[in-house]
Amino acid sequence: MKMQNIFLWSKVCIIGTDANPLTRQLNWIGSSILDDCEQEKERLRIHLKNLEVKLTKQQQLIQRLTKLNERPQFPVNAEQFFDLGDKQYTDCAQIYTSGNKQSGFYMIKPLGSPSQIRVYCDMTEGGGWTVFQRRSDGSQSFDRNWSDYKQGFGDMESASGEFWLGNDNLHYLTSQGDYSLRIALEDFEGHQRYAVYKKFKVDNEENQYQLQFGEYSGNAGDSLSGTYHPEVQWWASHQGMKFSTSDRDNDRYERNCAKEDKSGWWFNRCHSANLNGLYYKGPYSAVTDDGVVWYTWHGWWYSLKSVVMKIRPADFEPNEV
Ligand SMILES: [Ca+2]
Repeated sequence: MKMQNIFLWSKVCIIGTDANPLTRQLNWIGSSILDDCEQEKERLRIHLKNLEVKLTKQQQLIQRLTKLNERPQFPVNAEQFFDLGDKQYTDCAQIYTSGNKQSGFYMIKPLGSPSQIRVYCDMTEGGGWTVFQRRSDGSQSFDRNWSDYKQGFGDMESASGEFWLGNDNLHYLTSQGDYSLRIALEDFEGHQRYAVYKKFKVDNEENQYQLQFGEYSGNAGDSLSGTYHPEVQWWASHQGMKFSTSDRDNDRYERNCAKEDKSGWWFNRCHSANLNGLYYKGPYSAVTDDGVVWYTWHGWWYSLKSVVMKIRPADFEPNEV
């Protein structure tokens, strides 16, 4: 090490000048040698100082790199990924019935899908649910363009991550058969409600991912169809609506619902449900009703705390093994 050599040099000079009587005589004979030695000591002191500065910087760098290495690869609340090998499943219901009953991330390949997709399977509430949307903390922006909604976006690593699975995937999944949609809602007071719709189907991109759904059941109210009020239904029902984003206006409103309500959704003129809306925390006031809204539970001016939208084949038997 260079540092050790410097100490050795310094010692030679100190011994030579102060400790050894013989050297005192040498001082008298050749003071120039000692001058050289002093100069060398000074040079080495400066060199040592520089090396100490470099060492400190290197230690700081090592500390930073060590901290980076210590960071988990996934967020702290990362959910387990289950690798089921080569066997292919078309949805989470198949995965459940094949004996995998733990909620988490799996790979599926819906019929018509060009590739495998990573999905979150919710194996609670009877199991077999393929989750396609989650809101939980406002960490992800849902004010996205057509392309983002087409492909999907958000956090697909954390157990409670916010995401949209993608409209193409939603189309592939719901084209496989007769699917039921379950929407789980929670407010900031800790209350939970749900809405179930039979015959949930999303058309392809050519048809702007047009929405179809059947009979409602649940305790959150039927916001999707708007049947709670005949005068509202004509402009608030989402039945048969095409998907709209701020850059792709397919709504029935003279202006742009997606732009005004800051989400991608099956807007009419504009909505009584806007589950991809802005994440306020409970009651809010804004120019338009752009929060995370489910009208029949909390009205247009309350933004929900959490939302999960998930699907499962209508003929799914929870107890099947
Ligand atoms: Ca419009």
